[in-house]
Amino acid sequence: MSIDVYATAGAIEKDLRNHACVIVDVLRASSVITTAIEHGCKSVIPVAEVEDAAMMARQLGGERVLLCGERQGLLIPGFNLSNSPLEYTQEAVSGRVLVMSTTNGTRAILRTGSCKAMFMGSFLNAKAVAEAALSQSDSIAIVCAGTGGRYSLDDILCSGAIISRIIDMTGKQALCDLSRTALALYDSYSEDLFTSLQGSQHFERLRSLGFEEDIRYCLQEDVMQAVPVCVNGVIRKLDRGA
Ligand code: 3SL
Ligand code: MG
Repeated sequence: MSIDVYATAGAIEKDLRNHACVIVDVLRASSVITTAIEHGCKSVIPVAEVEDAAMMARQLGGERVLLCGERQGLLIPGFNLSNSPLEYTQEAVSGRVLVMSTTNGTRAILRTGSCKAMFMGSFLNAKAVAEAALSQSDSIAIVCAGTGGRYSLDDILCSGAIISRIIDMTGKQALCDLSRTALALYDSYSEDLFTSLQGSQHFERLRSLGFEEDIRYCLQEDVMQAVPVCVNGVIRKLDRGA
């Protein structure tokens, strides 16, 4: 078994068609998607541009659609929900189709391309997504969204958390150098993720916008069982059987 971590989707250098991919954007897109799916939304459709979202919503017509996402961390004018996971309550999203566009997270989903299975991972569902990935392939790729095309520490720590869950379940694995780095960082930082992330770029940007509560929310580990799975461009809850 192999576990690779990519710092961004742009760093993917090999064919992932036989891989189970886990897309990670801790702050905040994959945490938002995990929350929305856990809280009963029907599906999430990731789109790259704001205009694509509005067009998709029109095409879906009769569906109960919500326009969701952010630009520069804030609600997009005319959209229903921003990219704060705290807005994605059961009351807000249950039974709804969410058309979502974010700066890095939804683009990472769209850039990852063909793979055997594609899941959304976060600290919230780290163990559940590790189990889902393991059930699909011996080759696992964790694709971080990053920030502005660059490595983001929150995503790397979460990759380490997912790798640690996989190793707990299966024993030692073949890790690429970034997987080893992610695991070592997670092992030394996991006692206090919030403090460990202080000073990192996106953490501080969100904090300066007043989103400290969102950050604390996104750093909770294994509090959700839902695993979002993306099939043909639509994200739904993975049916894990009885
Ligand atoms: O880049 C993204 O996809 C977002 O998650 C960024 S933010 O946390 O909403 O600013
Ligand atoms: Mg991010």
